[in-house]
Amino acid sequence: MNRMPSWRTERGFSFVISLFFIVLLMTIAGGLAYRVRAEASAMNNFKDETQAYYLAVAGLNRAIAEISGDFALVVRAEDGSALFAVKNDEGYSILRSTREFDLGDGAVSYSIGDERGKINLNTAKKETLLELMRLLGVDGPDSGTIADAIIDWRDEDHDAGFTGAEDDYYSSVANPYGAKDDSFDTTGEAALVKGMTKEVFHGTDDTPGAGAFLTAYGDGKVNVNTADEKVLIAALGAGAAAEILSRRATGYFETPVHGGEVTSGVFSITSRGTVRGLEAALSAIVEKRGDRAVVLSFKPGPRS
Ligand SMILES: [Ca+2]
Repeated sequence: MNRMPSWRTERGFSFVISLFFIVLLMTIAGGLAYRVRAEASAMNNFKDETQAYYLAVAGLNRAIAEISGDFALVVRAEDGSALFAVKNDEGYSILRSTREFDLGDGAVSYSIGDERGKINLNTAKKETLLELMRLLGVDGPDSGTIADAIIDWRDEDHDAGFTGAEDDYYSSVANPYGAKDDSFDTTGEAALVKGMTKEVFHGTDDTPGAGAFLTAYGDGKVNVNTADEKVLIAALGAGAAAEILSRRATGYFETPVHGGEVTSGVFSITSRGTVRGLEAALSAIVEKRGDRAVVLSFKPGPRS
């Protein structure tokens, strides 16, 4: 019988053990290197996200500086955002601020919207709310429900309108709550009223959301210089809306018409900061009080 000498078996065995430990160490080292790389990358992402957030804050501050300025009119830019016009010897001139710019390692962009270019949830008549819903393509019965429910939400009484809703209705939903019986404090509250589905409030791919045309801020007067066509029709009627839009095609109003306004004091701001492809957004509602601007609400993320 041909047996292998024992010293050779032992050497073979030690070799296998050594190999095993080398492979084990390499695996551990590889795993460790991967974790270190992943943590470094997460750290860099965190750093970029933080930078992007503060760039968005810088945009918000620039927007607040614009709002704090001494303007006479608030007019509509081509993209629907609000621009400020100052009075001077020749009449009025529109301030064209740079709302997109590079800063440090990244970029900032912000937009300002006029809350007076929207339908006021606290003062709108039922007919105005009905018309807005109709223009947004909401079915007749659902439009009636939403209009009645908005009015029931803000009125002090507990008597539900024709198809409206008070505590009885809201106490029977999946996560019950009560009707507010007081003014809307935020536009987002409108998403709580009966009939205001997610699709109606936020819109779909085909239809714009009602949330973009409603506001809880301001005195209820519509700025004829900034309001969207749907808002003008719902608030002032189709005839007045057509007249306003035709005059706006070649300029802007310096004095109020049809019971509206030509300036504003409450604005929505969305600001974005971007660093190496990472974006941070924040949104705020800001009210002008003299030469100051007061932040009424503030939240991370774009305005919903
Ligand atoms: Ca009520």
